[in-house]
Order: sequence, then structure tokens, then C-alpha cells
Amino acid sequence: DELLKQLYDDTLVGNGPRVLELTNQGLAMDVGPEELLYEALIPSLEEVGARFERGDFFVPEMLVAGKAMAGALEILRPLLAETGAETVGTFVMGTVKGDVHDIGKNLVNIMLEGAGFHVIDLGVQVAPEKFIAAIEEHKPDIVGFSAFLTTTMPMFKANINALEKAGLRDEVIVMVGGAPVTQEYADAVGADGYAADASAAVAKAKDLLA
Ligand code: B1M
Repeated sequence: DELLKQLYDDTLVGNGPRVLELTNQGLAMDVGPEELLYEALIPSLEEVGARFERGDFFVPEMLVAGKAMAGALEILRPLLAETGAETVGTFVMGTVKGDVHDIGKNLVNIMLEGAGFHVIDLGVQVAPEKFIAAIEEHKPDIVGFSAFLTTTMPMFKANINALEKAGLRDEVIVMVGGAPVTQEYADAVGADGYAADASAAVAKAKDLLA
């Protein structure tokens, strides 16, 4: 499809205004929000990452592509989160300390909200103390830690240690995720659940509450 191809290309080069335009245009043409997301926006950011790894792209290119995608996500948010479902559980979510990536976390939040979860988003660079304070305040069913760098993944363990120290480990289910995270890593740090993407995260969260 020509529109999806253009959306992919314009996200790749970080042309924000064009990405917004094409996203709106796609919706007007009845292209589903999931299709725009999974067949253009996400694959494009994957290619951005691949180019960054090869040294063809640098941080500024990664930044503009990320911003373009985030803009489109704001348009898609109400459509993806459309639901009449009653609250199935409360989720406190944040990207771990030292890590500023938030597109993936935001997408997980949107899908959780769509599935009927009440999500409290603590944002990025969230220190263990901040997670603890939010858990004490909101008493969520699940706390979710996102990490997108191999260097920030160890914060999962630091957060879980902080939970134990605060006497909260048995009060809350811990879920982890993010690009470099694996099931093996999640098991090794003692998380209760892991998911590779936003839809798997929703399925896992429901599973853990059942
Ligand atoms: Co960065 N970055 N980045 N970056 N960036 C990655 C993550 C990287 C994989 C690129 C690469 O080399 N291929 C790489 C990490 C390598 C590694 O450690 N293994 C990397 C790097 C190295 C860096 C810097 C260190 C670069 C530098 O400065 N030299 C730097 C670090 C900054 C910091 O955090 N301290 C950096 C900076 C940035 C920008 C700020 C420029 C920008 C972020 C913008 C933003 O988020 N607001 C950026 C971007 C855009 C990327 C890539 C290209 C795209 C990320 C993205 O949004 N993907 C990324 C490459 C890639 O991922 N292929 C990359 C789309 C998103 C929908 O997918 O994030 O995977 P994802 O989220 C998924 C799943 O992970 C899962 O569901 C989401 C939705 O399906 N998920 C969960 C996420 N959280 C979950 C929680 C759950 C369950 C599932 O339960 C709680």
C-alpha cells in the first residue's frame, strides 16, 4: 500500500508534519490504527535502530524519527484506547532511572488503557524511590518497569530490591519489558511477568491478575 510505504519513509527521515498528515489521511481512508502502527510506524523505527547500529544514523536522526512517531501516536491514542470496559486493574508504569526512551512505554500504556486498566504513568528516568512512593500511594495491582538499554536493564533488580526493602514485594506484581529485555532476563531478576510487545503486555497483565 502506497500510503503505508510513504508513512514508513517519512517516519524514517523524521518528517513530523508529513507523518501527521499521512496518519490522518490513512484514518480518513479507513486504514486501521493498528495497520498504521504495525505496518509502517513501528517497522520504520526498527529500521532507524538498525541504521543507528550500522553507523548510518546518529542520535539526531533517531530523535527526529522518534518525535515523528510520537506525534502519530497521539493521533492514534484515542482510537487504540477506545473502550467501554470497566477497570480491570491498576497499573503503575515507568521507564527506569537513566533511560529516556518512552515511545514503547507509552504504547503499552495506551493498549492497557484500551483493555480497561487504570494506568498511572510516572514518565521516564524513574528512580526506585519514586516507584516505591507511587506504589504506596496508589496501591496498584501491577507495577511495570520499562528499560530500553542494556545499561539500564539492571535497574529492574535495583527496583525489585527497593520493593523488598520497603516490604512491598508481596503487595504488587512486577512486570518488565523493553527492546533488549528477554524472558530469561526477566526470570533472572525475579520479575513476575515479561512481554515482548504492547499486545503481549496486555495479555500477560490479564493473565497475572486471573
Ligand atoms: Co535509542 N536506543 N538511544 N533513542 N533508540 C535504542 C533503544 C537502540 C536499540 C538502538 C540501536 O542501537 N539499535 C539502542 C540500545 C542498544 C542497547 O542498549 N541494547 C539505543 C541507544 C544506544 C541510545 C543511546 C545510548 C544513544 C546515544 O546517546 N549514544 C541514547 C540513550 C539515551 C538514554 O535513554 N539515556 C538513545 C536515545 C534515543 C532518543 C532520545 C534519540 C530516541 C528516544 C525517543 C523517545 O523514546 N522519546 C531513541 C530512539 C527513538 C530509539 C529507537 C530507534 C526506537 C525506539 C522506539 O521507540 N521503538 C531504538 C531502536 C529500536 O528499538 N529498534 C533505540 C518503537 C517502540 C514501539 O518499540 O521501544 O521496543 P519499543 O517498545 C515495545 C517493547 O519493547 C515493549 O512494548 C513496546 C510496544 O510494542 N515494551 C514493554 C516496552 N516497555 C514494556 C514494558 C512492559 C512490557 C513490554 O511491561 C512493563
